[in-house]
Amino acid sequence: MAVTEAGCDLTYSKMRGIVAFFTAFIKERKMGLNDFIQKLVSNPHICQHSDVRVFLKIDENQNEETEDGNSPLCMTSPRSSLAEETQVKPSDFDYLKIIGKGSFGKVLLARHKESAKYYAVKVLQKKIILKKKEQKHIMAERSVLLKNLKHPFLVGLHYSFQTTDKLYFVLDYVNGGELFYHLQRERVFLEPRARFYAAEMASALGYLHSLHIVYRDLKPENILLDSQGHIVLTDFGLCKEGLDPNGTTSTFCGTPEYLAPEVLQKQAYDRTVDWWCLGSVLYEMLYGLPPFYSRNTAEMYNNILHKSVVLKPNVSNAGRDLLEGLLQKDRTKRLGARNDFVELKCHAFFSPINWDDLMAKKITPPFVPSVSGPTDLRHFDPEFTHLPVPGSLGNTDCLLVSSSMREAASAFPGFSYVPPAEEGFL
Ligand code: ISQ
Repeated sequence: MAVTEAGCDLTYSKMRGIVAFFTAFIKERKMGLNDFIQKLVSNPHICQHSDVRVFLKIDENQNEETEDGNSPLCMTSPRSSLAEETQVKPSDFDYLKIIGKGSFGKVLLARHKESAKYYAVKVLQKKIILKKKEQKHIMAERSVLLKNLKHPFLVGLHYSFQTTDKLYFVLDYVNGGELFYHLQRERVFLEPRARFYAAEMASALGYLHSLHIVYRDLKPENILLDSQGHIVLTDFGLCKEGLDPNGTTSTFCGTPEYLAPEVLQKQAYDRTVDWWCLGSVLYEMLYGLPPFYSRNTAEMYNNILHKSVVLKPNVSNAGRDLLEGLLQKDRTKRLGARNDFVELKCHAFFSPINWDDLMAKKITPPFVPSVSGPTDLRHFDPEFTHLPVPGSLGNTDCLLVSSSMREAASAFPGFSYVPPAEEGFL
């Protein structure tokens, strides 16, 4: 009996040892697999390697529509078991309302069916992107968002995935409205309020610069408020990654009112372009109109290039000095040209700001947008929210009838992104 019991004890502890061994083994393999997936996502060209293709069972026809027309395209084949485990697809969401529209597609309020969480889903039409030759920008947006950007005042990306005809970005949803919607209602903001918003934007831009990213498209529609009243910068579509060896880039993009002189002249530009844009936003918050404004666009361009900025005395000396520094036409003399964000942080205009508290969202926002809950869309333009939600968003049926559609279907390899499992976004 004793022998049997001892034998049982031995078997039990042995089994515990085996279970512990396999638990640790599986955990390690799982982490290794996550690392592997991360590497694949960041370096889609690895998928071309024959060993990787065999391992992932990548089918040469992966970009073809399946019979049911219902298969999202992922970095892995829809038929591989790996993909099935991690795949996020359009039908995982209920699409509730259109909350924004641009030349490439729409932004929708969507609810994840399983978790009931709300997201802003940006849906872009591949065909339109390809026609406008904006593929690089879109992949740049994805890769910028993928750089594991985490900042309290930047919109977060949860997933990106694609179907044959569309690209999807699943982003944080914020419903406090555009900053400029509130500015238009109030005409100008008092200095403490303008300072708070400018400080939150500056800290987000400084963070991007520290990662060698130039935002370069700080414009009214990209500056949102969350329901507590904090800034959220969206839209990385025009962000510029990978500057040349001098730290400059020369592609033109932007909104006319806020264009820096060097951009307008199609000269090379660098991160200081963001400080010009911040100066333009701050100017508009304090004076009610963009700097150099004219109803005549040609005259406005001329003003940006050749006129000094007009700073009327209804703004404090510190405020006017900051605006003068940021709206300096010569980018080498602009505030931030030498030490970037540090120079702004130390400016007298921001002396009331405790930057650690700001980053920790410990500064109470000067204004809290009135929203009753996540589905309260009062701050979104009814021009969008009244539009019918296309039923085709949740099912991915698209027949590849033309060669251009086939081209579009396979034009974005490596776009799809699923975060590491342990972060459990959804
Ligand atoms: C998040 N919430 C609301 C609107 C949005 C628009 C664009 C990108 C993200 C967004």
